Amino acid sequence: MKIIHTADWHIGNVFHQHERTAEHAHFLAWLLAMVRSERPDALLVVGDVFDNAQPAPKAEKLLWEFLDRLTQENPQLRIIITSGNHDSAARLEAQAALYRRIGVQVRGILPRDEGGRVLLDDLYIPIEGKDADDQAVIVAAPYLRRGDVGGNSLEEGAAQLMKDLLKGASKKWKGVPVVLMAHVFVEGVLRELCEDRKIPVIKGLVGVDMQEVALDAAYVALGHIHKPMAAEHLENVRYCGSAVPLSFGEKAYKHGVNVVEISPDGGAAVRFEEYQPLCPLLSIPQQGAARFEEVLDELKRFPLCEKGSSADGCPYVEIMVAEKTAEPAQLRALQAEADRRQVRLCRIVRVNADGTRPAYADSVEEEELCAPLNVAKLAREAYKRCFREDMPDETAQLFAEVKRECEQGPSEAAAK
Ligand SMILES: [Mn+2]
Repeated sequence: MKIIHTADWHIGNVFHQHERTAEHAHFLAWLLAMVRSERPDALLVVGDVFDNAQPAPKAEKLLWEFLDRLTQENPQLRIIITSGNHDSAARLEAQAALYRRIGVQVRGILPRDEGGRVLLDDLYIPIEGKDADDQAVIVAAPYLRRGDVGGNSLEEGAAQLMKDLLKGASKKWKGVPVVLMAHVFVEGVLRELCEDRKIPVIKGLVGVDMQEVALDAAYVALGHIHKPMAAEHLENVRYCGSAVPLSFGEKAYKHGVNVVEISPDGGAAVRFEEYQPLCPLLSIPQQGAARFEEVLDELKRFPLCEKGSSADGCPYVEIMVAEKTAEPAQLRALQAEADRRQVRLCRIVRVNADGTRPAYADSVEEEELCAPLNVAKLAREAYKRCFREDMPDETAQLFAEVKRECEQGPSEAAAK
């Protein structure tokens, strides 16, 4: 049984005001070729198919045209898509019948009966390989929110639900390998991520403990973290990474898919197939920061734009300047130089006088990592950095209201 595991496509993502359809089309063309050469039995897409809940028509068109082509070329291929935190789970479910019509199974929301009991059976998708005895059961768990599970925390509840799901599958299909799809943050990957980003490990943030969960699975296909990596001490519990980098913090990450061979006895052999994104992310200079003149010289090494050429393949660039103050005229000169060259200047970061980098959080993942922090405090700090004065009480109140609405949903907040 051969499976291709992919996740975190984030179709429709806009990167520093640049829309990325060409990049996603490039990735999907690569994936199509990968399916052609690998001839897998199943393709698993583990959440964050879209970058946001209301994807642009261009983004939807890209996905549907890809699926149309994929299913026509590979009528035997089983395709399963689960929701991530960026997708609209309800939207995926609303189109489930259409997906099914072209041979794609989607799971957006945790299914329940009228009494509110979770319908575990609805998440099981048995698949067959080329031989009759070559079978597997896919447990297609959608993205789980706090309200979906019991237990003292989301992590505890999610782990319990996953255990129940795997136990149920093993009972129903005795001796058949089970593969779990889950868009979650798992325990033991945080340290590595924080080391990558050179940021301190955030206390109080925990992931789902997969040690026990993984015992009943031949393979766990994860989504959510954009770096291809295995969970600590669990070689069969893996992230495959995102399709494209989604922040400068991810510029060193590899991209690709996991090709997983599951043997009938439940063993899993994983091979990472790397994909080179169309547009790389570059920092000038590569390490640390440089003076204004040095940065300008480096920019001048990029080829000049040609008349009528598109920006589609141009790298995204961030510039780190080591200046006490960044003069507006200098910044304008950098921008003007970048505009003449085949680069897309995304941001100019001024590095503090003491050599430290000003805090930034432009990443999907970093936003998520910051979740347990004091949001109101963070907002006050951000306000002060932007406007060089304290947040007025009125704005603070408004912010608190918005925050409450986000947490409770607008109707509940209005009722209170
Ligand atoms: Mn993601």
